[in-house]
Amino acid sequence: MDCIFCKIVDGAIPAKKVYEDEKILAFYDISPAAPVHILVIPKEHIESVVDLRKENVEIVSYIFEKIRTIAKDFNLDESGFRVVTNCGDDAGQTVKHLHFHILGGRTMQWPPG
Ligand code: IU
Repeated sequence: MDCIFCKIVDGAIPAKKVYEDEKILAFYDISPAAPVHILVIPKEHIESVVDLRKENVEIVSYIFEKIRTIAKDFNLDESGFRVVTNCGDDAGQTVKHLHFHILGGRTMQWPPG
């Protein structure tokens, strides 16, 4: 499958890893939009939120558990941070492998553009 994030999972493309276990991978976004910009992905290829099924509930809650600990590790838990998943073209999803952006280290604007 021609998926860049699957290639990062496989090690075919390098990434600066923040956390990894058998189920998920977290790595620095190559083009950071905030002082802290980390992507958290399931190793299993799931295209987007639209493709989530009941059997994926566990991995999504697991990802959020890790987002909490990563945010704490980067001292974002007190100041605040944003978690974003873009879904589909109108949202600007450029990589069709489910991923959650952790953005922090600056004040965020709302609504996003
Ligand atoms: P998006 O939500 O699909 O737009 O986010 C994809 C992100 O993946 C985006 O912020 C890119 O900078 C990032 N990224 C990356 O970190 N490494 C890559 O090799 C590629 C994209 I391609």
